[in-house]
Amino acid sequence: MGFFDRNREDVAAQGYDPARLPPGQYLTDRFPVLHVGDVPDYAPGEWNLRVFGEVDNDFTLSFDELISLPSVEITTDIHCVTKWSKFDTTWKGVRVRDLLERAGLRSTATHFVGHAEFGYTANLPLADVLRDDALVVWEYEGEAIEPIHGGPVRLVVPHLYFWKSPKWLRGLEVRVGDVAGFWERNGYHMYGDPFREQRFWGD
Ligand SMILES: Nc1nc2c(c(=O)[nH]1)N[C@H]1C(S)=C(S)[C@@H](COP(=O)(O)O)O[C@H]1N2
Ligand SMILES: [Mo]
Repeated sequence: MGFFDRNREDVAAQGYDPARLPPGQYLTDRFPVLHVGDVPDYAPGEWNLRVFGEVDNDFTLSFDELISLPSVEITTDIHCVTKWSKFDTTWKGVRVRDLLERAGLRSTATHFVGHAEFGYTANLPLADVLRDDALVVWEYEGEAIEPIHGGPVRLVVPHLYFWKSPKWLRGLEVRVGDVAGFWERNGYHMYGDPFREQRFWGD
């Protein structure tokens, strides 16, 4: 039996539907920390979020403004390209769609870039952030997100590999046309569907 079949058997033995585990992944209970560079340390009131690009009215939100908007909670599986998956993670936040609509999203927009502190970016087709489960989040499992996991605020786009979910989110940009983000310039796939195992260029 191969590595992946064994991992699927482990998942089934724990009582989960093995179809939830994408090819080449293994299930973990831990919450690994994965990022390049430093963890930002914000002074109170320093963090904000800019919504800009192919919109009629760009705007900037403070943390207090963000968390006063209508929010939703999702429970979802997450999948890192380094092969760990974690099931049933719970996040609270505002739908990306709601923020983009508030900014007056133009019908000409086709793509999206999530901007994080220190210049980390991730690109996605616009449709992938207009889904119900694409969120700008500030709570994980009912608590403030720890700085190492992207607090105060990160993006969560759970149907794609987790590199598409920038930690320390600072900007939502909508665009006409695609542009490679940080990992996408460095060999990772432009789309990154874990169930089609789109890890690297050419996958
Ligand atoms: N700003 C920023 N966001 C990032 C990354 C990063 O290096 N910088 N790494 C990504 C990758 S590859 C993964 S798997 C997840 C990891 O999130 P976690 O550390 O909370 O598990 O964050 C993503 N978001
Ligand atoms: Mo990752």
